[in-house]
Amino acid sequence: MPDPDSSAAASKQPERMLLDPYIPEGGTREAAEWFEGVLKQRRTVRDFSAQPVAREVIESVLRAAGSAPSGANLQPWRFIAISNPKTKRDIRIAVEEVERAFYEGKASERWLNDLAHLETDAEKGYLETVPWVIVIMALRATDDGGQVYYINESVGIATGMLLTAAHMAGLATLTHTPSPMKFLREVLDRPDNERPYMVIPLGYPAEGCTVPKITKKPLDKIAVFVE
Ligand code: IYR
Repeated sequence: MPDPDSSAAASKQPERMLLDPYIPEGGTREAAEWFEGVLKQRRTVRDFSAQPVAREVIESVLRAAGSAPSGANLQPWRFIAISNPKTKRDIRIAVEEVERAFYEGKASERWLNDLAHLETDAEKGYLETVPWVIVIMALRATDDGGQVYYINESVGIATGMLLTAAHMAGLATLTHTPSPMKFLREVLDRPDNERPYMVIPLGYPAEGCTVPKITKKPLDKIAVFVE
């Protein structure tokens, strides 16, 4: 209960606090360039080690993701963190069914061509090998049925922060979007206001793990400066 005598409560003014700014050691440019280098080492991994990851680490990564900005600060996300082998198996079975339909018919020739260099297929064994599978749910309403805003933008930012937090802890991730994903609500027995948004296997990369040789667009192809 707010103190009824405090000036904020008396005047119904929202409370404010002093910003605690993050000031990088070595200065802005050094920090930006260092972080760029670390982040560029992030790769999507499809070959995970079975080495366990402590729940406390996952909790920390999820708190980091949960610190993301969101529409009206309504935080329209829920992270389902799964290490239970039976649940991971159930997810694998359901995902592979959806992915078989994708690879064996639903996907256009062009889509399959665009994917060819990633060498993906309907087989998703990593869903069982990996120590954690994080299913990110987007909340279409608050738990008590209230309005939420900018759901995709908010959950997208939180997802990016989750991937970054995992990477900074030395963990690898995979952004997996089987489509449709409705089955996840049933497998995980989740309520109506949760819409499956992304499946993120998370763990250490397997020893000798390889990744496709890909490049990212150079700055002049992704940025325009108006100075
Ligand atoms: N969901 C499928 C196909 C897939 C689609 C895209 I676009 C990718 O970047 C990668 C895979 C699968 O996970 O195999």
